[in-house]
Amino acid sequence: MAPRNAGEVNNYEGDRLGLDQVETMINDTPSQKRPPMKIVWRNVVLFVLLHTGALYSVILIPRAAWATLVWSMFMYWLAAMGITAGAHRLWSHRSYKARPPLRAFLAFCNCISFQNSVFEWSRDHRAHHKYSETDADPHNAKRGFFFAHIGWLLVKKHPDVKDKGKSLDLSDLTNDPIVVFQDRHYLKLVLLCCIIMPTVVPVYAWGESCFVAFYIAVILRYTLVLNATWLVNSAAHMWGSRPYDERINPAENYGVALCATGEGFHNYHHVFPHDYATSEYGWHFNLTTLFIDTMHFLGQAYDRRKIPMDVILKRKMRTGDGSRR
Ligand code: ST9
Ligand code: ZN
Ligand code: ZN
Repeated sequence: MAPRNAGEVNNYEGDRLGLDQVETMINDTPSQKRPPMKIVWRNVVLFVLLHTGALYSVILIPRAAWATLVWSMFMYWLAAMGITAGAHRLWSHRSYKARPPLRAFLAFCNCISFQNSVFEWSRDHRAHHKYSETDADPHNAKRGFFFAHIGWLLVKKHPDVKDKGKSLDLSDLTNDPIVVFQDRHYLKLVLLCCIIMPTVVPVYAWGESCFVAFYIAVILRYTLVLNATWLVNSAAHMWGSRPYDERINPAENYGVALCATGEGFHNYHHVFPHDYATSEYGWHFNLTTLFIDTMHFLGQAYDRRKIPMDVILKRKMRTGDGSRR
């Protein structure tokens, strides 16, 4: 389904957290008024090298020990949890609460994912929800698939992102010592958690070659997690059904949900951003919800926020596309 113009205020009926994250979907500057894009060539070169390295890594897969492949998948999962259960559902949306050991673990996983510090990721993500698909949205999907997917990381941000972003309340993040520590020591932690640790373990634990371990557990795994994440911004803002609000572009996309450990139910998520499952359903295509529920069972996660079924149903009847009644 082609993206539509979402020109209305999206008054979702879910509860609110006081984070002022309701999508405004207004003030969308027409593209002809945009200042010229300033390309950041350092990022272009690095992302071309990364993706070329990832393609080369595929050739190395037959040379890898099976344990290295399992380890790389485990690294994928840890990195994914650092983004989905950590930066996204915990720190950006506060959709549940976590005790310090879980917060420290998620901050560690977040370093494995190397997608900017939790602080920066959450700031951009709050802007994405509050100013969704306007120029103040860092990865405004109205600028096309490429921009929403990776292009936004290759250019300077639109001035609206910085201007309107000033109105975001980030005090909960600056008051969280784990977030502050991770932001302050970010690059050192990334070097250790995203690059050195995933390479060294296969070399010392089962004698993998350093070369193969680096290309598969770091380069290939990192590129795949990045692209799975970016698909939420690109594909899940374009293709899929809209059972909760047909007036907005974010859509329910099962392919994305599968790659992104449960983050493809994007129509639901933009309508009810504070639901800890980011979906009407529980563990359905949603490894992250399974993880949070396991942490709840272990006493590490609590106050999980879920939208009541009658609110969801009413909203589906009122604004949904009728695809899932
Ligand atoms: C990466 C992030 O890949 C991916 C995020 C995807 C999000 C997806 C969300 C979908 C839902 C969840 C799904 C999860 C699925 C996971 C699946 C897992 C399997 N508000 O940024 P700067 C101000 S990262 C307020 O440098 P430039 C602020 O004052 C990949 N203010 O802008 C800031 O200063 P400071 C690796 C804001 O210079 C100043 O502006 N990382 C905001 O235009 C400058 O900020 C990279 O590749 C705001 N939102 O540069 C790095 N933003 O920070 C890429 C900015 O000191 N980034 N300000 O406070 C860069 O190189 C640059 O940011 C740039 C823009 C070139 C893109
Ligand atoms: Zn979105
Ligand atoms: Zn979100």
